[in-house]
Amino acid sequence: MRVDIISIFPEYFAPLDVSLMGKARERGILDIHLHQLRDWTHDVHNTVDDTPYGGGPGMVMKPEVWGEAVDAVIEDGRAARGEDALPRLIVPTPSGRPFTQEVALEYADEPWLLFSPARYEGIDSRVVAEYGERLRTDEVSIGDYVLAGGEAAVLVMVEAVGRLLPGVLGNARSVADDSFAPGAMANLLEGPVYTKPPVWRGHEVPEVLLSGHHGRIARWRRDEALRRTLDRRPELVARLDRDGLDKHDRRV
Ligand code: 6GU
Repeated sequence: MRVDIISIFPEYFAPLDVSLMGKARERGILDIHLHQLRDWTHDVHNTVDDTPYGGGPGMVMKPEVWGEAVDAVIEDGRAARGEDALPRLIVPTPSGRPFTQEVALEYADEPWLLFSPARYEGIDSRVVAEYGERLRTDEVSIGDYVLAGGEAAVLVMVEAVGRLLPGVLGNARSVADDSFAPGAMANLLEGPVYTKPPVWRGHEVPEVLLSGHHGRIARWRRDEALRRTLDRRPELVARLDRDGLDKHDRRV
């Protein structure tokens, strides 16, 4: 997968050199290209923002700079990927549609993603209007809180998508068992996990996990997942369809 990121802080993405994402890049599974937005300014101050029409606080990022940057990055990607290739454009904004595991799975199927994280009060809305006519363009939010800029949201999304790419995780099972992954444990939070030693500072590992009884262990894990989800995210349990709950679930 090719990933382009255009930002006034390309150095913000240093964490993508580390750990799982760093390995995925070394192996050529993730091909990340960072771009400095200011490279497409023409004034001596490399201005990327201006005051908002209609007044109000803060600054808005200028459409001309973003337009030149996105056009150039698309041209660059096409030189590498073919003249018909087009990226999916992802515009991080707290006013976007929620980024969920379902969206991460959808993005993991794309060959080319282009992220445009903004600072200040966001990007002039004509940029999304313009590219929305040419590319699949999504305005997405990673949660109901406000960040100082979209860069941290891009890190979150690249990591959520990157770990889903074939060959990135050692154990493919761990993706299937994720909280929020489709399947038997869909919409349930993962329950508690333990490793050796069997007793630590007087805290014991639940006996069932030492029993070797796979049926009882699976049932226990599902019960714990249900209990934890009821406690922390009751709205997720309400979302489980009738077929998503068995007779034993209803007793939990
Ligand atoms: Cl994508 N950007 C910013 N600035 N704040 C956010 C966000 C994005 N998602 C949640 N909060």
